[in-house]
Amino acid sequence: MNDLDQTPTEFRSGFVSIIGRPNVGKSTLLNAILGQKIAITSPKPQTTRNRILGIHHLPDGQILFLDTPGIHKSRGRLNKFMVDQALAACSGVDLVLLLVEAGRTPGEGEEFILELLRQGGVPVVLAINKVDLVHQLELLPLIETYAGKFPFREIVPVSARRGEGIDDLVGTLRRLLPPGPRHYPEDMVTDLPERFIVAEMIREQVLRLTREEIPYGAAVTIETFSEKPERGLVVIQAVIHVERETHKRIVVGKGGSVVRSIGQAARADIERLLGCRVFLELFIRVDRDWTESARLLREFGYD
Ligand SMILES: Nc1nc2c(ncn2[C@@H]2O[C@H](COP(=O)(O)OP(=O)(O)O)[C@@H](O)[C@H]2O)c(=O)[nH]1
Ligand SMILES: [Mg+2]
Repeated sequence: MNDLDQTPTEFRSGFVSIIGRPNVGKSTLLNAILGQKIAITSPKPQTTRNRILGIHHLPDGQILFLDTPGIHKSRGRLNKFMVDQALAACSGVDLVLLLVEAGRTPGEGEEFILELLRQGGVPVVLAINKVDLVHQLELLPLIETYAGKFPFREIVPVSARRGEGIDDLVGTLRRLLPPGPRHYPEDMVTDLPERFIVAEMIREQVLRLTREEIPYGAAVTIETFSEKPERGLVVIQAVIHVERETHKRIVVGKGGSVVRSIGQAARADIERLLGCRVFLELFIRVDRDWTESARLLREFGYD
């Protein structure tokens, strides 16, 4: 037996930003790593609007993941806020985890991000997501193409949706982090307040159950969040803000059918999050063109 076998593995910790184009599966990946839903996901681009911290605990490390809005060329105030959040997450971290899709050859969007990373100088790991959608044989040429474009520290194929390759990826990231302390207690998964996650879970159902411009123009705020421990119940009143009167009509639906579905689906997620029964009441309000109003953006938490 040599000395090396006796040395306990060094505790490593640090920040890893998950970045990539909209819709590549960044939030799905974060939830898969944490084994818990803290970030909302949807098939629509620009689902994630804020930077989200997810804390992953290992016996020999702690990885602090930052989930970010997708990076794209943007117009409009809300969009600019989102892209700025993502860009800020590319510097001042220990590692960047760039996520791309297996079914796509790198195009303008990917080049734009690689150029930012070249300027950033932070080490980058590439994860190729959605490998469940492609044939094994397509993967190797794609890995080679990416390897030729940027000096990635590692390239790891994963399927966030199926949970494939996740342990490999996490092991790789831990290995590349510097030795460091545990920054957060072991029972902490995020620093986000429950209220924020609750509002996001409601917004996720708005995204799932409406179409076209409505998802982009919807925000959710929590007006009441009151715990009734004696009844094992939390009472929540939330407002869904939309940009136009016509949007309000769509979100309400015939006889209130759409908002009822939003409430039912969101309540199930929120009950799982809080671990108790939830009484959820939703209101819909028109805040004309709020995505362009500095005051309302601030009020809804996008500043
Ligand atoms: N087929 C497949 N779909 C995935 C995978 N990971 C994520 N998705 C889907 O891709 C869409 C966008 O995911 P999301 O996590 O919101 O992407 P983000 O915008 O990068 O955060 C959702 O419909 C996900 O279910 C995967 O590994 N395979
Ligand atoms: Mg996301």
